[in-house]
Amino acid sequence: MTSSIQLYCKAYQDRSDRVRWLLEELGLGYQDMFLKKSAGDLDSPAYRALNPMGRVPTLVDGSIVVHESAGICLYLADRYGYGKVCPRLEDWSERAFYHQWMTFSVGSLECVVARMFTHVRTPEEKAVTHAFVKEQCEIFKTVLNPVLERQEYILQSGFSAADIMLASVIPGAEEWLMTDNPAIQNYMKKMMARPAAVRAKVF
Ligand SMILES: N[C@@H](CCC(=O)N[C@@H](CS)C(=O)NCC(=O)O)C(=O)O
Repeated sequence: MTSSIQLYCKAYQDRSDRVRWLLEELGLGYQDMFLKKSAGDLDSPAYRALNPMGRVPTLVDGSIVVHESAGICLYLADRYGYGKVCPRLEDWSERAFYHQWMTFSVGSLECVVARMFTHVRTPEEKAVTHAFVKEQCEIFKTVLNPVLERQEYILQSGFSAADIMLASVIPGAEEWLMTDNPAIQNYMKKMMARPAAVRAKVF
């Protein structure tokens, strides 16, 4: 049976990973729509009509078409997991932290981590990029560690879509965020063991 939710991706481990994980946490039916870059699928007029940038993930939910992995997760959490995987609007303080960590994950952390995988052509460029990522990770630890040392999840109220975003990005900088850092190691161990993450093949 086909589901009304379709998730366009290239592989389980691209940025569709966090969306698939959230879909699994929410128990929603969905269809993975695998695209092959080498076959030109990302450039096809049909796909460009859904996502003119020719990137993944893109989520189609009936007449709603959304791109940007964080945007898709925010949409799914509000529509299908309101008050369960995201704080309610009237819970202003938790909702503020929820916004903070959702945007931190992509806007601060992933932006930096992604530099290691793009436009690094020479050993010199690699050395400079890695030194930059290492330095930035030290800064990120100053906000992550105090929270993860005192509570189980990134929000005090419990597991949320913000954990999904964060935990799907952290492994990209494993060497600098997790080495000799029990707070993040223990957090990731917990996240990786979640049945929905296993079903979604995130790690
Ligand atoms: N900020 C976007 C980034 C999307 C993105 O760059 N996706 C990569 C795959 S993870 C992509 O589609 N690259 C284009 C390509 O491979 O040609 C998001 O979080 O969804």
